[in-house]
Amino acid sequence: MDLAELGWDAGWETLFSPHRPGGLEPARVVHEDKLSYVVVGATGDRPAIITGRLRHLCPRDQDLPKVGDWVGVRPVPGEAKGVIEALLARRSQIARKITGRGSEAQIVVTNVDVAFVVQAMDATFNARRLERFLVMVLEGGVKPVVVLNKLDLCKAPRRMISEAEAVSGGAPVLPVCAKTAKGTGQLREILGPGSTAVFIGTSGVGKSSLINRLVGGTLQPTLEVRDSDSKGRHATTWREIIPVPSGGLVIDTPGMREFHLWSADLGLDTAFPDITGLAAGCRFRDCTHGAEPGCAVRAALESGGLAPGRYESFRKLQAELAELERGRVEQDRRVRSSRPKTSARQTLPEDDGGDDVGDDE
Ligand SMILES: Nc1nc2c(ncn2[C@@H]2O[C@H](COP(=O)(O)OP(=O)(O)OP(=O)(O)O)[C@@H](O)[C@H]2O)c(=O)[nH]1
Ligand SMILES: [Mg+2]
Ligand SMILES: [Zn+2]
Repeated sequence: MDLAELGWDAGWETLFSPHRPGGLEPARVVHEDKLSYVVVGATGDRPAIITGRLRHLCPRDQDLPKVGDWVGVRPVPGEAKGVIEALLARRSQIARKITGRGSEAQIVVTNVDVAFVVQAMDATFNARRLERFLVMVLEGGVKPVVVLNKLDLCKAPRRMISEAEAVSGGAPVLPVCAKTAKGTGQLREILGPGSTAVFIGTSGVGKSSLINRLVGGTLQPTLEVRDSDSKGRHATTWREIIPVPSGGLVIDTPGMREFHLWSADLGLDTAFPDITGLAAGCRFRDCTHGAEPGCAVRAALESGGLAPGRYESFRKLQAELAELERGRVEQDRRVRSSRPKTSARQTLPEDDGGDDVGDDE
């Protein structure tokens, strides 16, 4: 497989060049399951494991190779598998908070250029949820595109598109229909050769159906939606990078119903350009738009220039992020003071004594 088709470019080559003399080959992680990997490189795909050394250099799960990552792999002579010895610094990552696990981040996907944030044009459409997804995507350094699927089910599409545009923060809003393929050409155009897109959204919105349209087959399993509550049952239980014949790669994800943001300073500001714009007129530079005097955001709210739902959503996400930030500072402190411990859980191969290639760069 041509590496450029996998997203490899001059920038990655520069990052990777220190690893070439040591005999490592560049490859992209397309599947990950509890430290078992499948990677794709110039010679095709192969299973891979990770060196104990790299594992120890990554005390936090979020620092380990994830789907989308570019890694340096050492082929194992006489065997189909490889050993991951290096991880290249990420250009982007989409992360969320692991429920009930303190302040640990779960990496959804890395090194994607575009995130198709999918919602269905039916009763499940939810502007507030869309905002939350957009904050997560933007914080990770990924360009969001709002995809409104199931156009065939919508009687007043114009209204729903406007509702989505009102909260999309300038991200394009594309009405599409996986059932009839209507509008899916736009997704292809955005994707283009060498770029990687992830489909995210709650279960049943049609992520896998859209991918099947782009790929032109039925690679991704889909499930019938229960009529009673129009909630799809989870059909996708793995993630993989799938090449699209017209160029580019797509990554499917299982539906995320409830998720918490991981961190999102930049993401919040970028997802709410209306509020960021108004904030320039606040008396205090660090105004939180709560009870401060001279708040231009609240003034706009009172004069009707800002929708109450939009304001409440911003405040809610802001509070959630402040809470997270406190936990994250605490976690970073703990990680720094307890570096790195060997865990009895791990059954990892011994380091093969190769040269010093475990670093990010
Ligand atoms: N009417 C209509 N139904 C659609 C459309 N797209 C998908 N569906 C149906 O919606 C259901 C869910 O589709 P999936 O593609 O499995 O949804 P998903 O987002 O991948 O769901 P998870 O994998 O569970 O996260 C299936 O029954 C699809 O046939 C569409 O454009 N119109
Ligand atoms: Mg699916
Ligand atoms: Zn303010």
